[in-house]
Amino acid sequence: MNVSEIIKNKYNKTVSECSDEEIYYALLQEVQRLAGEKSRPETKKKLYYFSAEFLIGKLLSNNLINLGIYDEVKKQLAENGKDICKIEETENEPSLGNGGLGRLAACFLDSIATLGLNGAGVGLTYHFGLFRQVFKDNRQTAVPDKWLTDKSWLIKTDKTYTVNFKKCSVTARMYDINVTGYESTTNKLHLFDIETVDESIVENGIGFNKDDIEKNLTLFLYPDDSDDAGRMLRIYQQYLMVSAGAQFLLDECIAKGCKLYDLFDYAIIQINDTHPTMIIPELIRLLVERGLEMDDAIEAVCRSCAYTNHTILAEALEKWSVDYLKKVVPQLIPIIEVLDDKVRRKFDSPEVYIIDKDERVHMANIDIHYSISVNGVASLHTDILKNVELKKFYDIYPEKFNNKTNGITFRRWLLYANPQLAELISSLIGNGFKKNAAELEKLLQFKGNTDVLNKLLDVKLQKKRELKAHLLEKQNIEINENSIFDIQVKRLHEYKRQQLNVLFIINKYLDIKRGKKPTTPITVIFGAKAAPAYVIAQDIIHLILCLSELINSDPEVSPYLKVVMTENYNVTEAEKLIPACDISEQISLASKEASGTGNMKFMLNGAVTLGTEDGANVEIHELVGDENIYIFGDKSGEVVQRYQRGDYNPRRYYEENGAVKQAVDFIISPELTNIGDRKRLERLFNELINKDWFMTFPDFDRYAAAREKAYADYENRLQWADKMLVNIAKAGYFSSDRTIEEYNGDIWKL
Ligand code: 26V
Repeated sequence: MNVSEIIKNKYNKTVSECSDEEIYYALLQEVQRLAGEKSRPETKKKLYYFSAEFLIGKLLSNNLINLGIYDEVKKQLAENGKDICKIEETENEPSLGNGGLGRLAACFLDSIATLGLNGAGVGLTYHFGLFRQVFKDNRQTAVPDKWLTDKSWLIKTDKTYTVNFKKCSVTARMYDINVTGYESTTNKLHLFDIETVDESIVENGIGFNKDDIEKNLTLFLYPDDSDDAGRMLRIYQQYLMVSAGAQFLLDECIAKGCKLYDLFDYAIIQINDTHPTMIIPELIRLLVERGLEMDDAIEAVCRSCAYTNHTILAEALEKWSVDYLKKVVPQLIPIIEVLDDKVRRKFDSPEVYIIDKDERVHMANIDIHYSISVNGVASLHTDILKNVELKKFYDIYPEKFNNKTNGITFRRWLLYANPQLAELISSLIGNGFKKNAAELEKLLQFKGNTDVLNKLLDVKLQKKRELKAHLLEKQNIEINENSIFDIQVKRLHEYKRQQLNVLFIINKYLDIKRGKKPTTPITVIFGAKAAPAYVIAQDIIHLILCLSELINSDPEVSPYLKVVMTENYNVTEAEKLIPACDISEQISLASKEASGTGNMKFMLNGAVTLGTEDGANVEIHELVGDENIYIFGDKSGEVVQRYQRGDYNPRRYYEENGAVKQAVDFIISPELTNIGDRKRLERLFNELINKDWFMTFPDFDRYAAAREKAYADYENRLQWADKMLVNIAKAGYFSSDRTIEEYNGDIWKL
C-alpha cells in the first residue's frame, strides 16, 4: 500500500499536511477496498453466529495486521511524521457488548475468517453501545457513548426486512462490517438497524422514553431492564435481531437451492446465550408460513440450531412472561405452546418444561430441547452444567452436551497489543506461532536461560512504562513502573469478588501504616463498569475510589502502595493494561465464572494468575502446573455444597477472624466515611456481614496468603521470569483458532 498516493488522490495533499482524522478515514476506505477483494466464494453450508453482543473493539490496526500491511503502513506514516497510535486514537471504539460474552463473539469472528470458514455474525447496530463510564465524586456516572458516525466501519446494504410486532411494523435494514481474517479471507458481521431511531430522545445521562419503540429500538445495548418497559424493550430488540436475521438466512439458503425441509444442509445457527433464542420459534413460524408442516418445520429448525450457555447464575437465565411476549410478539405464542406441549407429552418433570406454572417461558429450555448441541465454555463449567445446573436435561440428552473451552484471538491480544513480546518470541522460535499457536510451547526450551529471561523482563518493563505514561495522560495518576502491577479488570459483579481484592488492600494499607512495608512497592489496578441499576456493584466502585483517594494521597503509604481505578474500562483500555500486568487477579467464587477470557489474555502476555479453581483457571492450572500459578480457596464442589446446605453464616467469620473483621470494619471507619458517602459504605458493610452471598470471608485467609506468596516470589526476578515464560508457552491452547476448530469439527461441520 502506498499511503502518500492514497492521500494525494483523496485529498490532493501530502500526508504531513493532513489531520489524523483525515488519514484515519483514508486508511479506513482503503482497508474496506482491500478487504472486499478478499471475500470468499459461498459454500453450500454456512454458519450464522447469532449474538446480541459483538464487542469488536477498534478495527483499523486489527484490519491492517490481518491484511498483512500494518508494519509498512506504520513505517510510511512515520516517514511523514505521523504516529499510527495517534491516528487510531481518532477511531471510536464500538462498545457493542457488556463483557466476556460479546468479546468472545468478536474473537470467534476473527478466527472463523482466519480459518477460511464460511460464517457470518448476526446482531444489532446499537447507536449507543455500552455506556461510557465517568467518575464523579468517587462514583460511577453513565453517559451515552456515541460511536456511530458517518466515518465508521459500517457499510449500508440494500437488504431490508419487515419485522412485525403487535403494536407496529418496522423495516430492518442490514449493515455490514467486514471481518478480515489473518492473512486469509474476509467474512461479514451483519448488524440490523431501523431508520426511525431518534438519538435526540436521550436525556439525563442514558435515560430515554422506553415506550416509544420506533424511536428507541436500537438506541442502546441492553437497556436497564429493572422495570417493565426495559424488559419489554429487550424482547423487542431480540425479536428484531432474530426475525430480520431469519429472513435473511432463509433468502440466502433458498438462493442456494434449499427446499426448507433440508435447511440444516445449508445453515447452522449458533445461538450465543439465550438472547437469540426466539430464532427457533421464529424460523419454525416462517417455514410453516412458507408451506412446511409444523413437525417438519420443527425438525428442520432443530437440526440447524446449536446453543452455547455462558453462565450458571440463575438470575441471568432469561425467563420471559407469556404475558409480555403476547404484548410484543403474539405470533410466536402458538409456536412456543406447541414446543412446550411436545415436551410435556414426553417428559413428566416440570423442570424441563418450557412454560412454567407461573406462565414464564424458559428460554434456555427451548434451546436445549430444540437444538442439536448444548455447550459450556470451559471444562469445569460444562461439568457443572451436566451434573448440577442442567442435570435433568443431561439425563435426557447426554449426546447433545459438549464442552468448548473459550479462546482469544492472538492477533489482537498478542501481535497488536504487545508487538515487543511478539517480536521477542519470533526471534526465539520463528514466526510459526502466528498461524499455529501450539508452537508457543517451543519457548519452554528457554526455561532458565538468563539472557532470554532478562529480555522478557525488559519487554514487561517497557509495557509498564507505556501504561504509566497512558495513565498519567488519561487520569493524571502517577504510578511507579518498578512496582508490582497487580490487576483486576472485568465487569463489576459480586461473584467476581472485587470486594475480596479490596479487603486485602485495606489490610495492606493498615500494615504499612503500622510500619510493615512491602519489599517491592505494589500498584493495584482495577477497571470495571457496573450495571447502572446494580446498587451493591455501585457501592463497591465507590469503596475502591474512596480507598484510592485515601491511599494515594497519604505520603506515608503511597510510595509503597497505590490503588488506581481506570475510568471507562473497555477493549482499548484492556489492550494497554494487559501487557503491563505482573499478577492477574481471577478470584471469582469457584463455580460462578463460566470461563473467563481475560485470564487467557493475561497469561499470554506473561502475567502470572492469582486465582480460584474456577472457569478456565482450572485448565490454566493444569497446563502451567502448581509452580506457575497461585491457586487458593474453596473448590467448586465445596461451594455448591455450602449453597445446598444453606448454612453459610458470614457474621460468624466476621466475629471469629481478626483479619476479616479489621478489613470489613474499615469500610465504615472515619477515614473512609470522611471521604465517601456514609450510606453507601454502610450498606456495603451490612451486605458483607449479613449476606456475603459470594462467600469472600471463607476464602479470605487463603487469598491473602497466596497473594503474599506471589509478592515474595516476585523478588527473585529470574525465577519469576521463568513463570512468565511458562505461562506464555502454555497459552497456545487458548487461541480461539483452536476453539473454532473444535466448534467446526464437532458441531458446525462446514
Ligand atoms: C448476565 C447477567 C444479567 C442479569 C444480571 C446478572 C448477570 C450476571 C451475569 C451475566 C452474564 C451473561 C453471560 C456472560 O457474559 N457470560 C460470560 O461469558 C464469557 C464468555 O463465555 C465467559 O468467559 C464468562 O465467564 C461469563 O461470565
